[in-house]
Amino acid sequence: MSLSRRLLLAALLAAVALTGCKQPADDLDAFLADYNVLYRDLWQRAEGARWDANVDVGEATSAARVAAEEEFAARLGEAGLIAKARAFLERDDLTFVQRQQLKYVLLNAAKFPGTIPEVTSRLIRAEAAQNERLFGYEFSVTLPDGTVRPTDSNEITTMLADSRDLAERRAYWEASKAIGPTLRDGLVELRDLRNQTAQSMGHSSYFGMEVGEYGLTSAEMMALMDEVLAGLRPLYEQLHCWARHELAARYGEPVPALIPAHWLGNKWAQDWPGIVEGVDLDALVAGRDPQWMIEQAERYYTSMGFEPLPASFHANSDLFALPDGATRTKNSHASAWHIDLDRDVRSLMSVEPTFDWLQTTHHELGHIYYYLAYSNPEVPFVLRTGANRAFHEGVGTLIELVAGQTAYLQEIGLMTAADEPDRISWLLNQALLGPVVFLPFACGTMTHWEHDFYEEPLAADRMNARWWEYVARFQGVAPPAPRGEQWCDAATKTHINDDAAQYYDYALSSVILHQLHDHICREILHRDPQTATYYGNREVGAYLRTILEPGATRDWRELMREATGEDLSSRAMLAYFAPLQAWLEEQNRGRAVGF
Ligand code: X8Z
Ligand code: ZN
Repeated sequence: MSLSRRLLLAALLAAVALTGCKQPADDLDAFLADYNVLYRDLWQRAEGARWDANVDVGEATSAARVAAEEEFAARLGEAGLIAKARAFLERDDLTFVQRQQLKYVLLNAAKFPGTIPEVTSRLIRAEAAQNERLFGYEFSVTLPDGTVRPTDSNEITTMLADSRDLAERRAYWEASKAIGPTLRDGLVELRDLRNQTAQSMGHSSYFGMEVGEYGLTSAEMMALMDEVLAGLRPLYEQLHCWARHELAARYGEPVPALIPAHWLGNKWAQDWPGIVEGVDLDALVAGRDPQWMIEQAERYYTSMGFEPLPASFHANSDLFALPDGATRTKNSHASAWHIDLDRDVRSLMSVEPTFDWLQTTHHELGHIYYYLAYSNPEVPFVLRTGANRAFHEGVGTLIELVAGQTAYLQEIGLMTAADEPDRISWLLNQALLGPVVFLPFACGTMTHWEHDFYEEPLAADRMNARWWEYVARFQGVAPPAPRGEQWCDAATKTHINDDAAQYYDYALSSVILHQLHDHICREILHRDPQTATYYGNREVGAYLRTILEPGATRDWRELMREATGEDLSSRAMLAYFAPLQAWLEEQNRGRAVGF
């Protein structure tokens, strides 16, 4: 062979070797195009089956869910696919959108990796079985006179909100915790299987994997939680002090250091309704048709220029509490669903005419409008999700905040000007229903407990002790009587079972939504954040759409900076509630603040 031919051959071999290890660009495009088609199809089947298993809990729907998820796992958790995605990620010429898609390819695989099929299959079955236990459970209450009668989640919530009888309140609080032991073993099994799958994909734990979606490590997320809590603590201690004095007076009891859990109007003390005298929110919606509440929530969004919901939303959703004697049971916790990653959007709720449900309708439609906004040709199927999960939670909660302003409630005829409470009472109530009370639960109890549960991993015979240790430390709340390890009170919170290791999403969403609200009030509305509403304002709608439409095709930190001019920060949230601090300090003068 001549020298020139030998050189030509060497050059050719080098080119082949190079493309072999670098993977040419068109290979990546083809890989992502194929993946997106496959992902959409498998997602639609799995999500459809999960929907069926949540609106009609039982063996048949559960088996169909397992079958659909096994197919999802076999195809999207496949070893060859994981290896290819990892190889593509090695390249240094990827665009952000390519890199982001590859990241989600691996995140989807990590949920159900086909590299350990035996474990994955057990996990899928364990998830379905826990769902059946959770939503197939029939609650009953043992009343103070010894009568035992059936009850349900909505009734327990109403009793804790309304009853002034401590013995009755305790009976309903205890009824809400009776499900824990039924869920305990299933939860421990799930923890072990979830950790095995996540660790097989290189994550520290299942918690580490879920946190990884934000580009943070577990330790970084915990530091962020502690920073938010530290900023809020002075205000929370004042509010806690004021509330325990109010409640002690109400129930004719001595003032406790920690608030007994059954004194508060929520099963987990995550919000404290009904404490402020003269602010009866449920009275505002009493007797309203639940259908009207959903339509009014939709009107909030359409008034800002969003399209009316697709007709299929109303036809396919499951929005109301089941009648007595119904032949099916359903998931009692509100949720929003994106079945086909396009226009098939649905919500699962049990709406009743309470203020809490009015807020929840606005919250769930926030998810729905986010789904619709990013279902556009610019966003590949695998990135049809929030900029991060906290953004997804933040949209509806932002609308909850502004739909809870007195000016808006008057505009839609739920409140008269004569009924309007004074500004500080309203703000006080917003603090009790919103982030000031919620964050010690979300950043504190929930996130710390789940962190320990997955990362340590927490021993099965320490679960309840650790839960109440955190409830005391972060929330300043105590159980009505000591709760031993025969209980599993963490498992009574839906998300611990079926939305695991993600509760910090809600915490961060509270922080983010205040940053968005602050920006909107300053730059668009030129209004005071404590009173502003967006109803009827198309400019606000257009601003929100610029945040929603990109889905996960944008880096969330960049989007945050562009949308608000700052990084993630509690500044706006603390400023919103600042007028309360001075008022509370005045009320608490001479009292021992802190716990
Ligand atoms: O779970 C929810 C929504 C469904 S995405 C109703 N939330 C958390 C909870 O109920 O614990 C909204 C606020 C916190
Ligand atoms: Zn939500």
